[in-house]
Amino acid sequence: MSLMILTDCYNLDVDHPISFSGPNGSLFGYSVLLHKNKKNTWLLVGAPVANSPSYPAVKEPGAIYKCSISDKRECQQISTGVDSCGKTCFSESDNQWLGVSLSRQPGDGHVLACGHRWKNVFYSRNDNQNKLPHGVCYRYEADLKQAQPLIPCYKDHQRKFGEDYGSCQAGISNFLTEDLIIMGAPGTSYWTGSVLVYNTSSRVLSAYVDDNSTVLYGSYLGYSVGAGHFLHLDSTEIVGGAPQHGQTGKAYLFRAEENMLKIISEVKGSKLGSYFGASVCAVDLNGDGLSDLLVGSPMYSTVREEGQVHVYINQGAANMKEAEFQLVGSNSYAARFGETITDLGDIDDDGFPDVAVGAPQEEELRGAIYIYNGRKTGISQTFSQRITSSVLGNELKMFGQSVSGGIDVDGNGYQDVAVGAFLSDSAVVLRTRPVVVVEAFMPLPVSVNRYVALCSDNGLPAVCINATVCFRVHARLFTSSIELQYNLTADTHHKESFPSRFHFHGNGTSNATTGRVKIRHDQLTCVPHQAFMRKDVQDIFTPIRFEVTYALREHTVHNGGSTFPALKPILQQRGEHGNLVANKTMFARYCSLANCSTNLQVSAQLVLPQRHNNMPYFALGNGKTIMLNTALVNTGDDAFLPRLQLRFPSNLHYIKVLDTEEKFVSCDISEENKTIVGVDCSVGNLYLSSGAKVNISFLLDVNQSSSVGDVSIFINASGDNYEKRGSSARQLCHFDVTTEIWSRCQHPWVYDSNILCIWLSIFGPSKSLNTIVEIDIPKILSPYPYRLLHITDFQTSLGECSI
Ligand SMILES: [Ca+2]
Ligand SMILES: [Ca+2]
Ligand SMILES: [Ca+2]
Repeated sequence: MSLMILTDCYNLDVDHPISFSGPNGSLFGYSVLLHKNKKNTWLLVGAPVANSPSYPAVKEPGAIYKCSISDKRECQQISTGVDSCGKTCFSESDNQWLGVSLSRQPGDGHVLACGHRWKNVFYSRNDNQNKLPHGVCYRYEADLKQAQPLIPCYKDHQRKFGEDYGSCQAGISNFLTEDLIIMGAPGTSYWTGSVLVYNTSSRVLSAYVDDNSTVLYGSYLGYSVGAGHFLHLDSTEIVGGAPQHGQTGKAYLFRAEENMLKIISEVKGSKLGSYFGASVCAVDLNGDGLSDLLVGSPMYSTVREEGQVHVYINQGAANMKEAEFQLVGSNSYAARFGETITDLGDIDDDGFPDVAVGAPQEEELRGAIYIYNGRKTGISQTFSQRITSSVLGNELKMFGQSVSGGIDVDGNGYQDVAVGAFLSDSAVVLRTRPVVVVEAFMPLPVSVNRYVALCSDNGLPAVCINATVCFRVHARLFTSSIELQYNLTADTHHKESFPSRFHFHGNGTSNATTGRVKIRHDQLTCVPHQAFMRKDVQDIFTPIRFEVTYALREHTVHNGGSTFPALKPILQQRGEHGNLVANKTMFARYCSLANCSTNLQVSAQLVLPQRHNNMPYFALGNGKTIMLNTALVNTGDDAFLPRLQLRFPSNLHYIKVLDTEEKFVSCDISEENKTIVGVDCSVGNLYLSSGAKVNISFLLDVNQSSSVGDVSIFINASGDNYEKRGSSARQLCHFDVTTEIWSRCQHPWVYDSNILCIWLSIFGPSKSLNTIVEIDIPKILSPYPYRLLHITDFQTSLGECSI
């Protein structure tokens, strides 16, 4: 039974993709849009260089295809065109790129499809120049039967290409809110660009006009657009990307005031040529009600065009704070990760929206999409799922250039996802697997009385507790029972040197068991497991921790009748917790003091090898050792893991502890620094019971080259009780190091008739430092006046002499 969680396989189903394809070479899939009206769901697909049977005279106008998802899975064009457009307007729909962008209005479900290369050729019919690529958008009714053209850049009598809106190419990007139609127009004013917003309630068209040259020429403002609630929960602000601004790119937030858009905030790219702002996505990642912002820079290069997405969390009032990380997908060569960013809604049912990021050129133009999950803190830094065209088993190319979500196509309660792959003229719909949300917990008794045997183990009385595993499950629109399997482990945090203190099977010693449980939705289901205590438990202090990990057993769920294959539900992934629940209990203690506290007392006495006038002392160099006798007494409640610590100057040497095995003493030297030595000892077998006394003797030596003086030894005793950590007692011992020197001078000896030798010997145990020897030599032999000795030269074997 495997409880592994495959993290790159989250809840978009890749086993049953629903594929659609369009005419060869039509770039079918350049844009995709899931759409729903009443009971019908469709995939709308833009094919910007398709021909249209309805307009056979028009050269490659591009087309929107309406593909039925629920029944025959066929696609048909929903054609439309411009009949009349104004006093100085004549429509040319050749190469208009209809389907470059597609959006859906959240409420009523109007659809906007644009062709940014639609031209007004009214003037060029006369002068054969100044074809004005205004761009056109078609606003489809929700049933897709009627469409109205919108040419926001057209003005009567405007005739010059480049100036103002003459080449504005409106609709290269578009975005709909309840009452706003937002169109990017990057060709406005010599490619400064602009964002155009038509309010369908007030019927006012607002535009960004770059009066103060804030946005530079050639910035391509409007290359991408979006909208969200950046200032207030109920206001709507507009986002526009300007990927060519200063070669590094920018994205702006605008507020509409009358017919003008005013910049309220901006974020900018940092790397030349990264195309920061080529995609934007306003999404409330952290669920606080205010929109946050994702900005793609698909050409961002470390080696070449790996691409990345910058994350900005709204701190309030459109104060956008960049996250400390960027999203990078697989960070692969020439992937163009961030070419598109799409809000998918909350597809894993955790309350935070999830997003898809396209990397359409990854793996040599095959392409991939990456799913990132919104979090309380913003967004997961790593993706939860990567879907490549090769996973889907199709020869898709440029998979991920377009992504759409927000519509539940199979009625299973989870919004699904469409992905376009225009270089293979195809698109796929991926359905979202149901997510099972498990609430698990494990009630345990508050404490374990190790003296009361309530159970029987192999016919013998045994101490036991009930480890109860409880689950409650929930999944949307999915009401049949759910089966979980789980692994339960007892005493996961026992001391390493001791075995687990509880086991599950009556005749075994395994501290793990497994189980299965069938759970009805929203009903609490609990399974008790008896855990037996081992007979020889010594560690009664460490809390007893139980853990349960769980996994979903294989299920399938049918939705949408026979139209769609069944999907496998999946457990919700919840950040760091995983599918694990833990709880702990402890052994009951019967204590006399508050908090079961210990009261360790330590005393110590030195035994020195010498005595003088009944006073012990230590003479340097005497070749003997010092004994330090300590006594550790616990006058409080049981002390857990008692320790004794010695600290003394480095001219003392620790030799050993006597009777280590008998007293369960184990010591280690821990050199604190160059001048202080530490000896740390564990005492007793795990604990020192109340009232216990332990005598411990240490053998020490003194370094012969020590200087004379006072030596101090600090002794500290402490315990590790979980109620009260580090209860401790201290003791200080000190003694004097003295020197003992005995010396003798041998009779002088005359050598070779005129050399006199004198020997001085030190016999005592200590070194004689800075010793001065005075030698008196007779000059005359009184009463005679004759000179007896006259020193002509002298030499010493050690030290220096003077006369
Ligand atoms: Ca937010
Ligand atoms: Ca989510
Ligand atoms: Ca669905």
